[in-house]
Amino acid sequence: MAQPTWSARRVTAALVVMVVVVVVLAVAGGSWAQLSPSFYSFSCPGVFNAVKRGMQSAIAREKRIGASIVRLFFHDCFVQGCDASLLLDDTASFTGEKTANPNNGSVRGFEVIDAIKSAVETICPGVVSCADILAIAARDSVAILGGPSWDVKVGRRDSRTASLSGANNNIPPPTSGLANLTSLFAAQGLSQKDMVALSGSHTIGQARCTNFRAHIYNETNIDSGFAMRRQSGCPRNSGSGDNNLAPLDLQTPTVFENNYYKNLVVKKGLLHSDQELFNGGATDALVQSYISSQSTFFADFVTGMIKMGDITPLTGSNGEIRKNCRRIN
Ligand code: HEM
Ligand SMILES: *[C@@H]1O[C@H](CO)[C@@H](O)[C@H](O)[C@H]1NC(C)=O
Ligand SMILES: *[C@@H]1O[C@H](CO)[C@@H](O)[C@H](O)[C@H]1NC(C)=O
Ligand SMILES: CC(=O)N[C@H]1CO[C@H](CO)[C@@H](O)[C@@H]1O
Repeated sequence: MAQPTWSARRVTAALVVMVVVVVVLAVAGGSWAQLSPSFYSFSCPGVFNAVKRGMQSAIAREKRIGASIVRLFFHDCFVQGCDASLLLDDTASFTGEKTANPNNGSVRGFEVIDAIKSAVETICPGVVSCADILAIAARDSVAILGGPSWDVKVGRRDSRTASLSGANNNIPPPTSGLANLTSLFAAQGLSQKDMVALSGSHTIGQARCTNFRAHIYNETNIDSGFAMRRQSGCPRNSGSGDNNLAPLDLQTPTVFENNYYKNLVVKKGLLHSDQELFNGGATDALVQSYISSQSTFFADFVTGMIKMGDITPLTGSNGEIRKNCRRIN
């Protein structure tokens, strides 16, 4: 058989180049992109250490900040997915999520994320998204406070948009009943079990009087001694003491374990929504199982955190890698 002619070779070479270009575009375009723990193995191998150091020093200064960072991750992921939309500041021409009802006067920890972001920018500029930094920081917070650890999948990119209405509509208010809690999690692809396990985050952190006032004054599914104790730090009439704090877990609010569930079975849940998880309904048995087995709680919590971290990420060439987590580039 004759050797291929030069023109046949050129055609073959051109075809190979075209196939390569198409594959590269498809991967970069995000159609095949997936989150993976090794996403930064070559581009920024130091990112995990940098985030951990940042969380260790922040928690050494104030233990509650670990809880605040875990909550930031939840409130980010429930609005357009885990895309750091929550981190964007409002400007004259841009309305973000920070003034939404569940966030206004309540979310905290942005300075910690800023500090970690600048540390990460020093070692690998322009590579790591704010969305991934928040996901890793939430994992580290849980682990540092005594909870489980897990491999965090990364490769998310940052949004160029935010949604105030999404924050108001998707994040459950503390007045929610079990059915509403379940349906708001289902809307994000999370099961009722994920919801109960992730609510175990309330084994750390604090809540403001305005969010538990009705539960401690007006409801009956609460231990009366506990209600009285909380009333002493939370005046009955709204307007006064709205921002007074109480621990979500009355026993150990800076340790991540299963005490949250132990409180629920003795009717010492601080929020109405907390007590809904143990109030004669479908989730009572799960609460009991997390009391009998902390390792079951930890395993289900990790499953829930990984699922929550997978909510509609921006990948490939979608979104951007923000230089500053508070504004789009
Ligand atoms: C199930 C529905 C949930 C409701 C109704 C709810 C509601 C609340 C409320 C009202 C507060 C107190 C905020 C304040 O008063 O300033 C709070 C705090 C907190 N939430 Fe939730 N939450 C829910 C689920 C979750 C989930 C899924 C996570 C994390 C995976 C989470 C993590 C936290 C943490 C750690 C705090 C304490 C934050 C701090 O001390 O700064 N919550 N939550
Ligand atoms: C947010 O809270 C501040 C005070 O903490 C208040 O002045 C402002 O009206 C609130 N904004 C919204 C949109 O609720
Ligand atoms: C308790 O319920 C009554 C009657 O619905 C209401 O007027 C009052 O504002 C509620 N108080 C609190 C602290 O929620
Ligand atoms: C967001 C959500 O699911 N809201 C529902 C809460 O429950 C009431 C009835 O109990 C529904 O009317 C709401 O639509």
